[in-house]
Amino acid sequence: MFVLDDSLIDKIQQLKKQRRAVILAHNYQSGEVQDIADFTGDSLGLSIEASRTDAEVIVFCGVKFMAETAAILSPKKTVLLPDKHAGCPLADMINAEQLIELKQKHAGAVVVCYVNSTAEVKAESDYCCTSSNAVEVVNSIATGKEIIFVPDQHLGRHVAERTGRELILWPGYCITHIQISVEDIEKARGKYPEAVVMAHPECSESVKALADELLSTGQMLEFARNSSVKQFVIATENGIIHALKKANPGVEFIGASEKATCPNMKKITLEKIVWSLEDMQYPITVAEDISNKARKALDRMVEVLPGK
Ligand code: CIZ
Repeated sequence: MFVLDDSLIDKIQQLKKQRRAVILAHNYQSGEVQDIADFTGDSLGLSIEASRTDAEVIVFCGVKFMAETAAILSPKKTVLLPDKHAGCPLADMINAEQLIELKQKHAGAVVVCYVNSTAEVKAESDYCCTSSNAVEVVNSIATGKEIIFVPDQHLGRHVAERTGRELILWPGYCITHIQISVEDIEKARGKYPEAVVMAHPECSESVKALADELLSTGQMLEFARNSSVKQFVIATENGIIHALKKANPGVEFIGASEKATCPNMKKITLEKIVWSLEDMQYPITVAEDISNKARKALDRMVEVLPGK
């Protein structure tokens, strides 16, 4: 059945009330999904919303590890992921067995896992972090302790550089951020010489070396809000450009590469949100023993807020 967007939006609003649901959308979602959400943000912000909401149902417009995180932080709520195939290749680049093996090789090391990881990997970790508080999380660990950082090698190198700590890295990477090339940045610099280039720490080291600012999506929003710069080149998943433009009318935001579009994030559509609320699909649950262990690492992530 073909339905116009306005009626889809009405339907979502109606179903949301009926189900006592809240809609959380990640900054990498499409503009239309961000616009119907009750809260938009990065993993850290959305995790906090998920733990605070008194709604009975959380519709998580993002990828599976994010919905799992919400389910762990809000075990009594129903968490729905509108497309069960919206996964994260980066999160799947390490599993619990591989992490256990790594821990055995580095007995006594503290494990920090990026939020882009499975619940099982979080359960084997001491701390979880997002790109907005990874530096603070690592800085909060006593000096002299060995630190394992999984799964994103590029974020890991960025954190190692900012903290001056030596990290044991896992060779994971984001298939979307890695699409942004040195040529993309050089081309953008040539075309927009006045622009400030903001790049995400998940980008390759050679791309990051050409950027003016290395920031998480939440930090990009904050930086743009507090800046008088009128033109930015954005080197991260292109969904953030919608949020940046909405919050900063009159400022130009140019995506560094059309290829920086996450195929998994974009699996969530308005139609799928309607179906999700109608049929209560797809519930994301985490086994209690895994959930209880992973919550400890996540609680530490939420406690160590940026700048706190
Ligand atoms: O922390 C997040 O949500 C991710 C995956 C990226 C970012 O910078 O927001």
